[in-house]
Amino acid sequence: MKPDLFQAPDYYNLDELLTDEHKLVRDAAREWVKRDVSPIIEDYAQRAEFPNQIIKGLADIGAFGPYIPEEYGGAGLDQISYGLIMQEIERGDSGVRSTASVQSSLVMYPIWKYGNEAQRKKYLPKLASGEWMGSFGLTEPDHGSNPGGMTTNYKDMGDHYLLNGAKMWISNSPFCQIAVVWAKNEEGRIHGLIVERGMEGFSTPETHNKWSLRASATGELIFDNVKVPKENLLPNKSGLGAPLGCLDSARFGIAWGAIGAAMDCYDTALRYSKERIQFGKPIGQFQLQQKKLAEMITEITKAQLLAWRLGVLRENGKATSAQISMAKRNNVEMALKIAREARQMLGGMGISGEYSIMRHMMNLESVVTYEGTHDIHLLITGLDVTGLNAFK
Ligand code: TGC
Ligand code: FAD
Repeated sequence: MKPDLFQAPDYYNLDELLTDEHKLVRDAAREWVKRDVSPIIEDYAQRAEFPNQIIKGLADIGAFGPYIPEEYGGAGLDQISYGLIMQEIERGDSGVRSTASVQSSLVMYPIWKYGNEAQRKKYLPKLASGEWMGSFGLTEPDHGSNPGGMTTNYKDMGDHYLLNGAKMWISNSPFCQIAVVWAKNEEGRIHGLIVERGMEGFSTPETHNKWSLRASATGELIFDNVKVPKENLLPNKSGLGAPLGCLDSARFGIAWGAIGAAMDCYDTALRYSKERIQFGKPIGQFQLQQKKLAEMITEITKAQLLAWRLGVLRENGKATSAQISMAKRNNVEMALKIAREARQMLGGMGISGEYSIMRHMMNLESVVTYEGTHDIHLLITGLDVTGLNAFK
């Protein structure tokens, strides 16, 4: 793969909206990605293998629980710092950002928000340091966009719960030490349970043959009469709103992360357009290529503004779920379109692993689907503006 010459576009001087701490956090993540991710990631993606050795680096840059308080091992940062870290990681690879998103927003967040003090103390420091990795089980074979229909369930056996069911498409599942699993009790109410590797009847087979997020490990979570200790139930929130609250945090991170992938594609195409000579001129001198680049930087700038404003709202507890949906949907679609255009600008080289663009493009096909598909987020916006519910 080519050396990482990334230079971040900032067309509207958005750095002026960031604090010194934001820039420090972002620059540390950027340097780490250049040093420890870019040189190896293409090879791992080609081999469809998660690079375990980056776990410590992710913990060191604060990617595991950026906004979780320091008393629980988190970095105690604000929401914009969280977003910037996700942006930088996804600039390297969406699959690596997935690993961090799941650990932070889908595993640490529910334990922090819905768990008790004993659960916070037991799990959060180990998750923040990367000593333990977590996964999040919501999606099932027959219930993806409609998680409220889940059939995974548990029964109260007196001194423990008995868990049965299966989750699929679960990031980090093949190597997780714990899984936050959403299941219905005997009254049909959804609760979160912490399931630990080693519990009898719990298995995590890996999903193979993915053409997307190849450097991220994806698998199933299977529960065959798993005895879960009662102290592993998250006591402080139940109902579908509990997992959906975690998704708000993860979708917020993705709205920022997608900008990173788009920036990398744009920056690569811009550099290539000045170096590649056809018909005696750099291809960047042709109007059709300039149109692509001009539209890319315009869309990236709009997405940056959307993410920044959402960050301010979220930091002040004012961001609605529908606002988060809009940013996730817009920014991922923006990144996917830019990846496709950038790939064309590199001609044949665009399909080569010498450059990051094709990998970003394939990764973004998952990002546009997980955490709520493009169309589901459109319907969430539609519901918000009309008050009419397309899901019922
Ligand atoms: P609905 O009746 O609308 O809502 C049920 C309850 O939930 C509340 N709620 C929310 N709460 C917090 N945050 C949100 N975003 C919320 N959205 C809704 C709602 O107020 C209600 O509360 P209550 O108290 O009245 O019960 O639910 P519905 O069954 O009609 O479904 C709505 C729909 C379709 C929008 C929702 O289910 C949905 O978002 N579907 C998409 C599923 C999804 O995003 N799955 C993601 C799985 S995790 C994943 O993909 C990880 S990828 C990780 C990676 O690698 O990065
Ligand atoms: P479906 O829900 O079957 O949707 C199929 C199509 O129908 C989509 O285009 C959808 O938009 C459309 N559709 C569905 N309902 C409607 C409707 N009402 N109106 C209009 N169109 C509709 N899940 C987890 O729980 N944890 C994870 O860690 C996780 N990681 C993932 C990693 C990867 C690589 C992938 C690909 C997925 C992951 N997922 C995870 C699952 C992901 O969230 C789901 O794939 C996603 O929510 C969509 O569900 P589905 O695949 O079952 O599609």
